[in-house]
Amino acid sequence: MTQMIILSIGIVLIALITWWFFGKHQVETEEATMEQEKQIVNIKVDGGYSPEQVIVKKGMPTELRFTKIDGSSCLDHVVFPDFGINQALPQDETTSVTVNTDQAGEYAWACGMNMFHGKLIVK
Ligand SMILES: [Cu+2]
Repeated sequence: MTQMIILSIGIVLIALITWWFFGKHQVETEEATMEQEKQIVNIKVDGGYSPEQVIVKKGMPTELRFTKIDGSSCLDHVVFPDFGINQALPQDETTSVTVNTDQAGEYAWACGMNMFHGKLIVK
């Protein structure tokens, strides 16, 4: 009986490990919503970025609204190297970052220490 239990636990563990390494981990992706001729995306900053991938339309004014909930100083800046943006994100506040979407492409953003990442896709 005990052997059966140990065996089952082993099988469950192997299944979990397999899923962890080989399973599809989807990136949370969100499209912008329209608001008065503007594209708006709300991004929660809490232990990373949620969503961490954002899709917007080319050539339309775009505002990314970062709301910082995370208490760590790690995420208190958001950096868009391609746009030369380094924006401070005050704690428990929503900060708007306006980005240029004239050119289609993929633009990465990161925290001030380049530890957490997100991606803006313009198409
Ligand atoms: Cu950081």
